[in-house]
Amino acid sequence: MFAKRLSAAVAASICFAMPAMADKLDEIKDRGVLKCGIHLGKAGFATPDAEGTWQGFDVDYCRALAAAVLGDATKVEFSTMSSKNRLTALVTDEIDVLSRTTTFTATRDMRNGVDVTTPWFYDGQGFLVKKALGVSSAADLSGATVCTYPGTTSERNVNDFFETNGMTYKALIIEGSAEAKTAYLAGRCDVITNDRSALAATRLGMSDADAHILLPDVISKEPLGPYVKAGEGRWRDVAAWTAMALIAAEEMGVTKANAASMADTGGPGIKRLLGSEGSIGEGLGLETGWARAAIEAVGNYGELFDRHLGANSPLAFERGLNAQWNEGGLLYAYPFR
Ligand SMILES: N[C@@H](CCC(=O)N[C@@H](CS)C(=O)NCC(=O)O)C(=O)O
Repeated sequence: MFAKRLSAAVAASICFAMPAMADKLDEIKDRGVLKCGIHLGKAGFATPDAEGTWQGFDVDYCRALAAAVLGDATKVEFSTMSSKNRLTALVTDEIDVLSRTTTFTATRDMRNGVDVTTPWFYDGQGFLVKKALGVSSAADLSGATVCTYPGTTSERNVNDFFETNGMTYKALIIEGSAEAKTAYLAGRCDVITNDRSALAATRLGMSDADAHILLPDVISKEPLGPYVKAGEGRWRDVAAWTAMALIAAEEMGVTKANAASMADTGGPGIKRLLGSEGSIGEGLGLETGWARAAIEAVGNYGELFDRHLGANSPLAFERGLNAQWNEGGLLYAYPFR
């Protein structure tokens, strides 16, 4: 009994004597730059503009995160990731966060040394075909050659879909969206399957877009969102809550332009979000006003959506599942209190 008590006391003193280990959040603050993994190039989500600056919905999430953590949205180093290497890049610390149309799945979250944060864009898998094929539904695709990408959920889902429906297909697995598009246009496959947002972006980039259609079928759930390395609890929280701050801002009517005045004149919930009341985030090691910095850097979720994916973008996506929970969608930021 005494020995037991003694060893507990020794253990406690060792614990107290141990210096706090620096975690990912400390590391990023010390470095002064956020390392963000993005897509190789996908319209609306991540594309370089005429000056070579990355733009897009996933790109701006990283800018918001840099603003929240470092107080400066420009302090981001972007690295492009293929579908195959993207999760490993987190494990090897090549990147701090992966913001690249990556579906949250059980296997990835549980086994790969990475953790999901919070959904950023709700998608689903579909099929892009040439109108000339004369197909109007996925049920007509039996016997087709299907182009898809290695290491993606698309590759697995398409298999489930054909098997479940007692249909056959031939897979042509091609790395890189541009290469898959070339193969499809050259007739090496009859159909490309992928997240529907990706297919819409691919179609948009075709000189004869009208000769291709996105079939109406949605064969899977693809909740896309940022991933971080496993075991980095504080950093995971920051990554998740930054996304939720932008979602909550839209819900509360806080925009890039009005955040400063809303910090003074808004109701208590808005003040808590913007840091003019309370101290949400301090426990994590964030500066007061971290969420306001993120909103002022890129705008709220709705502004981001309109700019890159929605009404003000060539993609012109409807909000659909990505509308707020009280507008028929799935966006549901946890309360800021
Ligand atoms: N959301 C799916 C698919 C994401 C994905 O990587 N899609 C394709 C098309 S946008 C891709 O990146 N292809 C390019 C590549 O092979 O790297 C996943 O997480 O597996």
